[in-house]
Amino acid sequence: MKTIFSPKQQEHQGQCEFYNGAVVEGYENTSRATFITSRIEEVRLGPVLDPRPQSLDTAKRIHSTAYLDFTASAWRLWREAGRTGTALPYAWPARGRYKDVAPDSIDALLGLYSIDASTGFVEGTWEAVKASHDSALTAADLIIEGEQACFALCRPPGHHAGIDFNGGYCFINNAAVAAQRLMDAGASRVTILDIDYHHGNGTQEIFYMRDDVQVVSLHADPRNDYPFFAGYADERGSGSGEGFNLNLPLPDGTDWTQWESALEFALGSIRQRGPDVVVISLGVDTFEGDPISRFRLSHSHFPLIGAHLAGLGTKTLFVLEGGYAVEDIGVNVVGVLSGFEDAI
Ligand code: OKP
Ligand code: ZN
Repeated sequence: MKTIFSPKQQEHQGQCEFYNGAVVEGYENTSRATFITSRIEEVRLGPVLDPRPQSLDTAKRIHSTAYLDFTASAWRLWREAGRTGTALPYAWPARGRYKDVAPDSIDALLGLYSIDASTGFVEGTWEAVKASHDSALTAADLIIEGEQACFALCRPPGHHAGIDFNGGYCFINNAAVAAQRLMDAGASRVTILDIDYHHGNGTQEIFYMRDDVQVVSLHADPRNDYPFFAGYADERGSGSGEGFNLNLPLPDGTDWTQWESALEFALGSIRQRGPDVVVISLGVDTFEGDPISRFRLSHSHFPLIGAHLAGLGTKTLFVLEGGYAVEDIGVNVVGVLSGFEDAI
């Protein structure tokens, strides 16, 4: 299987986040990608290729132009305000209010376009975000050109980024942009299956009113964990999107038996839909050793996930999301990909 990844993605580095009442080093760090590419080489999964240059036209069909413009200029605005360190918000608009204000202050803009204080900007953030997006689009193009499966090694990740907000270490929703590209290239139905530990609230929002892209997600019950305000089982889509969003929230401490039966349910719903392509939002923060998560999958389960996914028999685009047990992330991510390849 081919992997798409750019060294430019590593320019998002050294950022801090707000966690448990303190400012700490970002969990979403460069070593994540390094461990994954090392493991890819070790097991000879296939070549790691640079993305092709991509325009933002497809991203503009997913995100608002104002949001993308802000994301591209946030670091410059932060520097012009005389700041150093990580650009993080500290104030947010209250629910349902202030809809029409357009503040100038970088502090206001950081809050306006975000949902949390985990998603900081540093000098290389935009370049990395753009390159991560290019990797997802290039992988989608390879699928369009005939590859059966491809891996977009996206960092920063994407599934928490919505139409006009960042969050959860995500800026551009890579999986959503890739799904849009697949639709634009003539797919009649695409499914995004999100197996990250956290609910992909951004992906859900983007496709909530749409029936062309089905969104299915297994995740920690949002009553207990981030993103808290979306991911509930009764969120099923609306308008023509009704019935095309499926949330399967799982309790704290979920083990392989419980997780696998939720996966089988998800796969049943995807088979019924019959997509041309499945995009997997691939997070491995379901691993028992993950420092910010509370599920109990072990190393041996990740190849089994890959085998289950291969059973769908559809073209499959893997897009990296979370996974913070960095020493294990390579084994776990490549475990899914090898398990998939061994089963097709
Ligand atoms: C991103 B992905 C607070 C710690 C947790 C957000 C978790 C984001 C997970 N700073 N914050 O879904 O793996
Ligand atoms: Zn996650």
